Amino acid sequence: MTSLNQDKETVATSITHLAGYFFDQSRKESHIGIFPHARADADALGAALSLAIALQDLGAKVEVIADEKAAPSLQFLPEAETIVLYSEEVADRQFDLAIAVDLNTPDRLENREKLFLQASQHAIIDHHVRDEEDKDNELIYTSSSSTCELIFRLISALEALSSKRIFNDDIAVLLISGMMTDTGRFSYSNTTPRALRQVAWLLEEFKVDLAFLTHELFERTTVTQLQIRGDVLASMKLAAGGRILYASVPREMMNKRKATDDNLDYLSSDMREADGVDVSILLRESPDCTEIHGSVRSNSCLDAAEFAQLFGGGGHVRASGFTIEGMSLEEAETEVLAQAERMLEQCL
Ligand SMILES: [Mn+2]
Repeated sequence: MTSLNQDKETVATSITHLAGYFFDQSRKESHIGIFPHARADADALGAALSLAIALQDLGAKVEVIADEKAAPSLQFLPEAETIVLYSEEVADRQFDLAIAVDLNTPDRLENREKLFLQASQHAIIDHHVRDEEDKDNELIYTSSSSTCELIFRLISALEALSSKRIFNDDIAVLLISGMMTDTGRFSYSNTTPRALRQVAWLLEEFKVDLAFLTHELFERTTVTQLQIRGDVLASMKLAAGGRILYASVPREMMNKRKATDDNLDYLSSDMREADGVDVSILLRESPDCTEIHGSVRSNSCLDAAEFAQLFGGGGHVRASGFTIEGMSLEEAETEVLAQAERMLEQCL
C-alpha cells in the first residue's frame, strides 16, 4: 500500500506547485469550492475554513460546502457559520476549482460527490492512506500529522508568493484545532516535530486561547453524551481471546438517550487503551438504519487502514473507519469480527 507522493522533496515540490496554482486561481478571482469530508472533524473543518480565508484574501470567491452543519462541539470554530450546506440550489453550481480536504476519494463526499466532480478543475489535500498514484494537483502526504499541517505549509508558500501576511488569529485557531485533534493533543505517534513547530509559531504570533480550545475540543461534554458512552461501554464484549474489544450500537440505544453520532467520538480510541487489547472496534447503525458505520483503532500489527479497506473504507495505520451497506448490525458484527480475527492471526 503505497502512495507515491511520500518523500520529503516530492512533498515540498507539490506544495510549491499547488500554492502557485492556488495563487493564480485566486488572482483570477476564480469561484472555488472547498469540500471537507462528510461528518467533518476539526481537522477537515480547520483545513477547509483556513484555506478559504487565505484564498479569499488573495482574491478568490470561496465557499466551503458541507453535507451538514458543523457538529455542535465544533461550532465555536471561527467562520463555521459561513459553511454552505449542500442543497438542490447548490447542486448545479459549477466551480472553477473544487478542492477536497482531509479525504482523497470523492465518494467520501457522499451527496456532494457530483458537485465536486462537475467543477472545471480539482485539487486534493490529505494525509490519509490511498492505494493509488497521485495525480496533478494532489497533495497526499501520510506522514503529515493532519491536513491542517499541510495547509499551514500551503499558506506559508502563499505568503511568500504574494509578499503579504495571510495568517491571522482565525487561521491560527483553525489550524491548531485541527492539529490538536488529529494528534490527540500532540500525543499520538503521528505527531510531527513540524506540527509542534507550527503550533509554537502560531502561539507566538497570534491570539489563541489554548485552554479554551482544549475545553471546547476535548473536555466539554453533556449529560446525554456521558450517558450514551456509559451505555455503550457497559455493552462492550471481547473477542479473539481478549485481543479485540468491540461494541455494536443499535440506533435504538442512541434514540433512547436522544444521542447524536458525535456523542460517540473518540470512544473507540478510549476502548483501545484497555490493557491487553490489540484492536478496538465500534459499530453503530446510521440514523436511518440503512448503514453500519465502523470505527477501528489498533495498538498492534493489525493495519487499521488496510482493515477498513476490506469494507470500502480507509484511514490510518492506527485509526480508520468504514461504512457497510446492506447488512444488519448483527451481520456486520459477525463479518467484521471474523475479518479482524483473521487479520490479527495473520500478522502475528
Ligand atoms: Mn485529518
